[in-house]
Amino acid sequence: MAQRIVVDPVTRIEGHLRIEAVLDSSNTITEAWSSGTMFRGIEMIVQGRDPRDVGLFTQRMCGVCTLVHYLASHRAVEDAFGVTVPKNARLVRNLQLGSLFIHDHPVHFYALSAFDFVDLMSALQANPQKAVDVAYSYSDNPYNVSAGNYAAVQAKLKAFAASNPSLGIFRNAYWGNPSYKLSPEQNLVAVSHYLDCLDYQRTPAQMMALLGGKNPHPQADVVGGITCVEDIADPSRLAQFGQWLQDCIPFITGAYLPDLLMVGEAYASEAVAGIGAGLRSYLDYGGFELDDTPVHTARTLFPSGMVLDADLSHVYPLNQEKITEDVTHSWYEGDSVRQPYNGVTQPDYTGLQSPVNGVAYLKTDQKYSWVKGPTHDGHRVEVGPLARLVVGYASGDPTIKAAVDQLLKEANFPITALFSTVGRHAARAVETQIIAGAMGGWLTELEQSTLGGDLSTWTDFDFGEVSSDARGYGLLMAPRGALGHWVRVQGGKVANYQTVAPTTWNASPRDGEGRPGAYEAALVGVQLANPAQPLEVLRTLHSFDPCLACAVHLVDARGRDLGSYQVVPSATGG
Ligand code: NFE
Ligand code: MG
Repeated sequence: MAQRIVVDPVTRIEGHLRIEAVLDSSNTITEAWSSGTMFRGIEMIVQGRDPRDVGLFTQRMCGVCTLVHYLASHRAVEDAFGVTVPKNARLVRNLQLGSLFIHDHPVHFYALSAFDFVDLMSALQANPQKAVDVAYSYSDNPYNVSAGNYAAVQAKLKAFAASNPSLGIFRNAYWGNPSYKLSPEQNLVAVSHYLDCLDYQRTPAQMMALLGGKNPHPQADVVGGITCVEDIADPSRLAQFGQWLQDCIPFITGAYLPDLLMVGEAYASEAVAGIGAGLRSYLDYGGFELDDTPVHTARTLFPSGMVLDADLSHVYPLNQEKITEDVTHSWYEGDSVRQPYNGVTQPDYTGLQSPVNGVAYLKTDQKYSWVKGPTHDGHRVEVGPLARLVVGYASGDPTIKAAVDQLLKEANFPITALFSTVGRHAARAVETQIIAGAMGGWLTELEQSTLGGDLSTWTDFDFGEVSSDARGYGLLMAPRGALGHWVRVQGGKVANYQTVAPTTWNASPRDGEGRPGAYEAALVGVQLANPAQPLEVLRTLHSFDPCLACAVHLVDARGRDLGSYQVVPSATGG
């Protein structure tokens, strides 16, 4: 008999997400709905403000993708004003953004999703010496590998479990669930790296602070360029940045990538079966500018484009004019489909169904989420690291192709295995490695530029002249995917502002044609070992790295009460 489960709140994500799913008699999901349950925001706050200030507001959409709303906003305003940033600013922004990626991706894997694959408690049963052999089977140079370290990790875990019978932050997990597939030794290696990552993540955060002024919300970027001239003029500061970058590499190559190979091997049958694939259509805006041409015209490290229905033989060009947002199933007025320049954000909360056996379900045939429903050229697409690798691979980009082919060879996967939950994680690790590799080159370019006497950081512009009537967009490669900001400026003030974040694409509800968003599609076909422990739901959702704070970025500036809503933290079968 079919049953409907509710997972709310989804944990180990940023923001507030609810999933409802229908299970068939084999506990396989036949239909799913994704709802952003939090109402907040920025788009309305920035109306009427000086467009040069807007980045400082928009970066508060999120504390996870710390930099990207700041940069996307500046880029939109730079596009509107026709301002091209100088070379040093381009390089510094690439390095800031690179620091974010090498922080965000490993932290996402270890802190937010590894325990979907790794059974913490099983690590207690491992033989530390055997775990050393396991680590060497996935890497020639494993990170922090020794029987002594692994035994110490076990001792720490044992002491923690003994002094916290409820397991503290690890309570209410699904330890022992039959869908965990790693051996005790594999679990121990991964748990050891989980702890290592707590230390690792400090270094890229310092890198961001060095060139951004602070972290998580940097302040060294302005419309037209950057302000950290003292830092880039000081060779010892740049050398420090380079040292920290070097310090990050062993963890990326000796822990993150090999652990993904290990997980990929254990969960290979799911990857090959395409579990979690979902839409199989992918979009990215491209990113990391490689030359100093006007906004959106530079060559980029990652190419832009769209791939439809997993057909790698064709890449469709990106056209921001063909991006729309649909609010048919979102808690906003109307059912219109609008390009973001003309986007509107008028809340219209219509609530949940009347409770049945104590559970109030979403009105899935009506409005059921605070997230809007974007499309590109009429297509529903997934965005994120997997989309980037797919678009890059299909574009024939040599760096991306080489990295993906290497991964497929090591994992012994057909390329189709990438279209899966596991593939999404693998893509994120590969992307981290590509970006870390490119950062050294940008740092060298920056050093050569400043040592050569070029200390330009900002392009001047006549605000009074350019801001009377202008509009621009800023597309950016954010860790979770394609990020866009659109701004209209009139009389020196923001007349309209719209953001479509990566998670807006992925977490979106059905569109006006009833087509699912990326999470909704990806969950179909996922089988649960135990419906009371929706571990496999989390596994697929987390592979997207949800950030609902980014996806729902608006506020009712008039302070109206829009309805009350109680979240009951449990997985409910009914
Ligand atoms: Ni709040 Fe974000 C990223 C952006 S996701 S994390 O990456 O933009 O929607
Ligand atoms: Mg928006």
